[in-house]
Amino acid sequence: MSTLSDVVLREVKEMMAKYDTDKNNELSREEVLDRFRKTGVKNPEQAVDSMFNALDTNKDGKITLAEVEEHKLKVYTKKRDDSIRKDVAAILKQYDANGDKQVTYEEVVEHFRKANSPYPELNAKFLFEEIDTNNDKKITVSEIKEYSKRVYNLMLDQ
Ligand SMILES: [Ca+2]
Ligand SMILES: [Ca+2]
Ligand SMILES: [Ca+2]
Repeated sequence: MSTLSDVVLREVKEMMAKYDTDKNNELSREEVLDRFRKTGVKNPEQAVDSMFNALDTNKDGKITLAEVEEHKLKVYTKKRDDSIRKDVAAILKQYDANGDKQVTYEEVVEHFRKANSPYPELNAKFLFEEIDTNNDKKITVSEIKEYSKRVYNLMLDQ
């Protein structure tokens, strides 16, 4: 299973392999401009400017591996956290009938019963096996977050 940092590092290395012509692990404006021209990027000078604006954090005119890594990690972490927030909201909305920010086994069974599932207990059991880490038959917000993070990390491998 990959973590976000694994994925980011892999991507940064791929990017460096493409752009870093002199292999010194940092990108000069010339290297990036050169690459943009070769690959037919529109308005390459402007594209270089915006890339350096985003990635050259210490504004020394070079983009280092660490700078790219940090930037990507920030972007990806935000994306992942947004996705986790959405999962939490969606699961609570679906199952937390009494709105106490916890999902009980009974609430889930009731949900599937109302949805006319032929096996509401079985559906609930599967859901709890996935999410209820401490097996107390209650799904808490932090358990949903952990679950969502696990699913997200699995997705990174695809
Ligand atoms: Ca370089
Ligand atoms: Ca820099
Ligand atoms: Ca629990």
